[in-house]
Amino acid sequence: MTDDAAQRPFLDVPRLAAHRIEVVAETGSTNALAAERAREGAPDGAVVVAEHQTAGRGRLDRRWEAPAGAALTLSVVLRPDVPPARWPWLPLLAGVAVVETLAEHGFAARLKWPNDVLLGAEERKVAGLLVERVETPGGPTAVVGIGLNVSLTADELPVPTATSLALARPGEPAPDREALLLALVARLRTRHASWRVGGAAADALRQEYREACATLGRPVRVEMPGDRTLQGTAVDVDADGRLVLDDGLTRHPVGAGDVVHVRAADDAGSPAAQRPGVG
Ligand code: BT5
Repeated sequence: MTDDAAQRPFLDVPRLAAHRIEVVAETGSTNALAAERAREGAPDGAVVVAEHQTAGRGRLDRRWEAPAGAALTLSVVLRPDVPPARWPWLPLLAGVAVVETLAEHGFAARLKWPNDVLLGAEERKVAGLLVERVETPGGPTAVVGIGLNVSLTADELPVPTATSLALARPGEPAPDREALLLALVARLRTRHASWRVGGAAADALRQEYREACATLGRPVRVEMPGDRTLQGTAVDVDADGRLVLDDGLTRHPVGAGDVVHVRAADDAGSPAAQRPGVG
């Protein structure tokens, strides 16, 4: 255990339980645990958070890694009760909730469509989102997983394109994980409650997403399964949550489910060359 790790306070289990947040010391993936809770009947807005994930999941077969106590790794059970066509907004909605929470704590974060939260001029990844659909006796349910790097040191970063809140403000103590967790969960629950109603709240969310989205206005290359690629300028996020690429002739909407990577158009794709802002 490093000195930093020794100083990391644990989350307060009973206090958080009062906010419908279950804390576990260790689990494979909080998304898997939340899926289990959802199948057992956990209500809309229930949260599980782990001090340590041993098999954190990213999209596709990718991994999410963070040392114990240094990140927030949580999953929220949402029962959206809206048509399936609207579900792609869930990761985007969660991204806006993360950005809002970080702004409250003095961090100007940006979003990379569809599921990354970036910090700083170098646009390093401070958080990732993974939304999964779970079939439960109460109907289809969304598990919204969020990994947020809070106090990781440079040595603890799992990949060079990552950062943490502590690294973004050197010399200052890392923000309190519990305060961040409570703010984030409150934001996410409120955002979800207003978005599911649709209408003006959903339109306002789309506008806020577009304002926070670093991908828009940039030339990008979208890599899809089977070595297919699309290249163009990212010009919009449409009402279905798809990224719209303009190749000069046509506009191509791309759904998050069809995307392996979104990279800068001039990025060869090697890890060293990968620019997180669009990579
Ligand atoms: C994501 O996937 O960014 C979604 C990550 C979601 C993690 C949360 S933690 C709580 C919940 N329970 C889970 O099991 N998962 C969710 P993707 O876009 O595929 O990015 C994965 C890539 O991010 C990896 O291949 C690495 O390059 C990079 N990465 C891994 N760990 C990271 C970290 N701590 N910080 C920044 N980047 C990381």
